[in-house]
Amino acid sequence: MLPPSPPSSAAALAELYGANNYHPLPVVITHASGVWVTDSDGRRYIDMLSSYSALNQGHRHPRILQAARDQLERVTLTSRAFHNDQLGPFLERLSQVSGFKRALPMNSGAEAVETGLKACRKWGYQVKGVPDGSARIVLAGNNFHGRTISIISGSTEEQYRQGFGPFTPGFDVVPYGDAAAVEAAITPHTVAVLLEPIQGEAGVVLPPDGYLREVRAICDRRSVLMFLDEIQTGLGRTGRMWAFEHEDIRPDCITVAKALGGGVYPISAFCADDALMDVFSPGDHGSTFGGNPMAAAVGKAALDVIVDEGLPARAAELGAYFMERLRGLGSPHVLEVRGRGLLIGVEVHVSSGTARHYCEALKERGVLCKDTHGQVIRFAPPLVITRDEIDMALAHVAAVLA
Ligand code: IF1
Repeated sequence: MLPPSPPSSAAALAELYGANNYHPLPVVITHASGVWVTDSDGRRYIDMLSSYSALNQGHRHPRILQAARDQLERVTLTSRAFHNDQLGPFLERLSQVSGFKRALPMNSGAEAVETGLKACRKWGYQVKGVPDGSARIVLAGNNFHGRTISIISGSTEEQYRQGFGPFTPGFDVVPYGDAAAVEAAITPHTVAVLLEPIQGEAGVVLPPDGYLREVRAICDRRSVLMFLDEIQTGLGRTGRMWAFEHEDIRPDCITVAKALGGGVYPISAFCADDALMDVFSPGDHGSTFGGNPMAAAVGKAALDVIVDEGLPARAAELGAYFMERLRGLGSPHVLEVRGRGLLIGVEVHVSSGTARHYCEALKERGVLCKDTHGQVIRFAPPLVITRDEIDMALAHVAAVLA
């Protein structure tokens, strides 16, 4: 057997043996706890990205780890050919938290979105009466819903599509934030409108106030399903359990992923009420690992932590504080600070350099965050972060933006 490689070569090995589909910041994380991570040289960093909102509960939350350990000792995988004793209680908890009667468990966010697209199409044929094979789904420009071929078929980002055609038909793209454009794109064959309540990958883009409410009204009027992707915005990130709550509406269905697995296990779900979920019959759709007992035990603990620790309210309070302090820096490099709860984007002027440049400088100072779309520094720390930890991160942000 080969001796274990020294940690310093871990990044080189990943580059040598992995595909070249990422460009990570040059830091090799070996340990983590709560809001903090440690690299292979023993340096500590505050994690202001939390794996793109997959760590709302923080790294290695004790309750989530305990649920995983307990389940490891019992049974980890059954497939859906048999029942397991964890799935039911997990789905019940998810229903209580989501407000949707049913959920279909999958593993990744993209799979949950695919599940939703399939559900909406089948609802269109079975319930709305759309002619078979002609269902259409309206999406927003600059969306991000994952990377499968069908999902990138509705993407407007050239890099995500280039070289990956032919694409899945049936998508109509309209500008984000423009409810009239949604209405204009709807045809008798339209089955759903799929939107992010806040666009994350696009650079933390908030729609105008009232947008989701207007889209809700349009969908009601035109018998079209309102499908919201809460994969990044859900589970407390924006200061409410779900971002749609900010507009006092309820969509017809949502996707949940990322923090549903508490940073421990990949878990996702498509949530809807009976009338929509009932389009699925045995054999229509599924996944080997979806709804497995490890996932269910971890997912239930992940939901319990978000509720019991009041993480949505924490995100609201600390997010407002963080954004106010960021705006108060008065940096000449900052074009705009925007966000909701602890999903925050700081857009820097093109003449001030790229966001990546600032993320690299912050990394040198022990603060991990990630650029998006060239000019936006994204801050999305674990929701368990304290005010003191935010102040500490802010001191470094102030220094690099001075
Ligand atoms: C990567 C971005 C964030 C998502 C929404 C579905 C998915 C995602 C709203 C798919 C995934 C990712 C994927 C990850 C980076 C991350 C990301 F920059 F790419 F856009 F968070 F902002 N819907 N988001 O944000 O979920 O299949 O990945 O589990 O490296 O691609 P997934």
